[in-house]
This record gives sequence, structure tokens and C-alpha cells, in this order.
Amino acid sequence: QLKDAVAAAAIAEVRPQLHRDTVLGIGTGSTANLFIDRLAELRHDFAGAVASSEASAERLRGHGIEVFELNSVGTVPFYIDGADEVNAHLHMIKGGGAALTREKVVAACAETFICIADASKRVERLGAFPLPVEVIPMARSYVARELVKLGADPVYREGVVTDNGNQIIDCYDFMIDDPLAMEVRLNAIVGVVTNGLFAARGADVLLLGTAQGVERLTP
Ligand code: DER
Repeated sequence: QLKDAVAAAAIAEVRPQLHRDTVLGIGTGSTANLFIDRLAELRHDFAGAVASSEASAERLRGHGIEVFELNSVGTVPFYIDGADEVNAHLHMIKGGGAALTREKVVAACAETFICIADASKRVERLGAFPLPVEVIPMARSYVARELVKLGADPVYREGVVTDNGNQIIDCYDFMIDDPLAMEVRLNAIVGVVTNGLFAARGADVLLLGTAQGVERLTP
């Protein structure tokens, strides 16, 4: 299973750097879950983790791993998380799991962002995966109209409320040629909390699961 191979590779990558007082930044999604499950056996080798979602926090606690509030930790040496798409610059689209805001915050506090993904996530151009945008509920329709002006087809992700009490709009038919510029442009739409472009702060290392094994890529 390619996802399991990259989770194992991420454990191998961080294990030598673990100390009793280390707090790790942990992502959200099925690949991050495999990493969390493998962390369990190392739980006595580090202090705990900061989670990018309540779901990941619960999974960590279930393994007896202490979960810390980010405000009491400050920075973390590593952030390990999956992605929906990742390009050659290690810019990503994230947010498939509706955790993009806390993911982006913890990533901002991490020295090294290790992205773990199977080969299906590797793309030349970002945007085939519908770009998630987290919005405050009262601004949803306004933001959707602004996204149409940018060329997107905005679709409200019905029935989903984020850990922050917000809603998600997914931008379909929205190929992105300049992720850095578009990330800044989307952040400028009032009512947008976070968008799923991780370009200003992309990954530092990509562990990519391929049929030939795990490739370790850097920007
Ligand atoms: O929501 C997210 O950003 C997740 O990290 C997602 O992008 C990856 O989820 P997966 O590992 O289940 O594909």
C-alpha cells in the first residue's frame, strides 16, 4: 500500500530527531492517520503532538499520545501531513478533509513540513482537484460570486462545518498557473478564512509513494 510506505518513510525520517521534549505537528487525512498509527510505538520517545484537527487529536489520544495546544508550544520541528495535489515546487492543494485552516496554521509554525502522499497526488499544474476555500458562513454567497469572477465554478460543500465553525466552498474547473499569486488573491476576498493553496508555505520534503518505492523530493 503506497500510503503505508510513505507513512513508514516519514517515521524513519523523524525518528532520529525525536527527543523527550519533542512536540510534533500532525496533519489530517487517511495518510496522516497511517502515520499517527505508526507513531504509537514511539510514544515514549517524544513529548506529544499538536493536531491540525479534532479528528487527528482524538486519534492521537487513542494511542496514548499527549495532545498540546499550539499556543502553549510555539514552534514544532516537523509538520507531517498529506495533500490532495502537489507540484514540482512542493506547492500543494489541501483541504479535502476540511482541515485546511488548522493545517496551514500548524504548518506555518513548523521548521520542516514533510508531505506524505501517493503518486496519484503528484501533478504538474494545480487545480484538477477542486480547490477548497474556508469561509465564514454569512459571507458564503458573496465569496462564491467573487470566485466566479476569478473563473472558478464554486460549489458549497453541503453539511460540512469545520472545526472553526466555518463552511467550505470547493472551486471546480479552476486550473492554477501561479499558485503563489492566487493564494494571495484569494486571501484578499473578505469573508475568506483560508484557501487550500499551500504555496507561500509549501512542503520542504515530499515523500512520494510510487510503484518503484518511496521517492524523497525537495523543491
Ligand atoms: O484535507 C487535507 O488537506 C488532507 O491532508 C488531504 O489533502 C489528504 O488526505 P488523504 O491523505 O486522505 O488523501
